[in-house]
Amino acid sequence: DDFFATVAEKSEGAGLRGDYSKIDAQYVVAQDWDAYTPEQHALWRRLYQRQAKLIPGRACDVFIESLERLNIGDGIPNFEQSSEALFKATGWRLVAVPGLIPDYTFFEHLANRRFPVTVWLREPEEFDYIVEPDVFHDFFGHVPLLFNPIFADHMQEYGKGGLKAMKLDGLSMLARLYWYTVEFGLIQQPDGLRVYGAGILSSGGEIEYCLSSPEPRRIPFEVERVMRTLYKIDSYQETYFVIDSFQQLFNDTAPDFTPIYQKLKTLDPLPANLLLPGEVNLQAK
Ligand code: HBI
Ligand code: FE
Repeated sequence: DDFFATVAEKSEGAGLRGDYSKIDAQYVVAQDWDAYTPEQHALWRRLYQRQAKLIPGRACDVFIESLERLNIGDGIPNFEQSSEALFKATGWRLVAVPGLIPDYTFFEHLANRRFPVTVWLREPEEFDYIVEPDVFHDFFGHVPLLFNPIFADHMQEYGKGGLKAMKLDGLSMLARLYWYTVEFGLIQQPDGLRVYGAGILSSGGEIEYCLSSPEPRRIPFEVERVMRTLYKIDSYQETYFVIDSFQQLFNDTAPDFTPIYQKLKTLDPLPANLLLPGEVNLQAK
């Protein structure tokens, strides 16, 4: 189920959508902002406007505040311009990449407070669903939260943890942590359940579904439980994990994961649609 790991391996050299011919050792390319066409900027605006209608009352406060500061509704953003603002806020920089990059390179960027942003934009017919992350998923979905100092620190720790996990053969477990937090995480705010996961925030349908549907489970975040739970890559999630704060996410993922990897290797992973005895299924209000 480590979709990204598989795709990232396949994309090594071969190159999926992106042009991997002019890359450096860190898979960094020029964004070439002038090469985007008016049609592509128009598609970005359509994607942005679709999400802008959905996020009030659904995206977490940090996302909404940061998105306003970024002011990226008029067209595909210029990474260098936004990177300056981001660096001032939390010391992170954006690096342009051709698409999915190998795990090691990805983690190495995060460990050095560099966030890889895909340069290509989906085709119009991919408006509603895309398999690989494009510039809209990466920039709209992921960049706003990097303006929050605690989340920014967590992402750097995640990168360091990734480099370690590769040595401990813990990658598939760590990928679940990323999936159920950074990509599909929910957060309990005083005024209700909100979204912080990039995969949801950049999705047209899941942002409503994850908060309002009676279908999925919504379980309080617990590191071992998350690392043991399989996930779906091509449908809405069957389970969402809920944190109380970014501080909790940072604190709960700070310990060394070695003992968890060892323990979970002796257990079967859990299917994505399970509620264990005694677990609380938080209902959206
Ligand atoms: N590459 N560009 C890019 N973006 C990702 O989110 C990404 C990646 N390569 C590997 C990867 N994610 C995953 O394997 C890790 O999240 C586990
Ligand atoms: Fe992502």
